[in-house]
Amino acid sequence: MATEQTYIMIKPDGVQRGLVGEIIARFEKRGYKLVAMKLMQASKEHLEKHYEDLSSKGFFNGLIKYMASGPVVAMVWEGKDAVKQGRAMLGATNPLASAPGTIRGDYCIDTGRNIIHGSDAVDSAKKEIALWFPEGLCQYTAATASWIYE
Ligand code: DAT
Ligand code: MG
Repeated sequence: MATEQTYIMIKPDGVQRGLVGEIIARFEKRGYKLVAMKLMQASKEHLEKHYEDLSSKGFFNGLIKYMASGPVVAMVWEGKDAVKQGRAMLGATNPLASAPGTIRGDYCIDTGRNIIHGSDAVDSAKKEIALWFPEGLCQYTAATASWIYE
């Protein structure tokens, strides 16, 4: 299993509801390494690019409005199998279909207020990281690495 990077974003509702610390803690405690993070107010144009694959959907305009309604926390987490594991930690797109113990299953109810984004594949992660972090990532050796990986 390869070391991967995944783009994780706490949506405006997650920020407003004070869930930033809880969410970051889950990735930290699991053992993933934070390699980029910023709080930012994204423009509609930027969000339209992020969600361009969904532009034909009926919910697209509402999605962009929601995502632009306040600041988001943009992050990149790194580690073994990070993309798939990150998605598993998030739960299903519809929080009502998310298992308890997942972030969406524990903290939200409606699909249109599902508090967090996570890349769905290694390729889309690369695209999303380039879009949100054109300045690049922080590379460093985590002091805990030999206690997390065999
Ligand atoms: P995910 O965020 O789980 O990757 P997605 O990429 O299919 O899901 O959709 C992106 C976001 O769009 C999703 O987190 C919430 C919103 N969304 C998806 N399907 C929706 C629907 N049927 N009604 C309203 N919002 C929806
Ligand atoms: Mg998606």
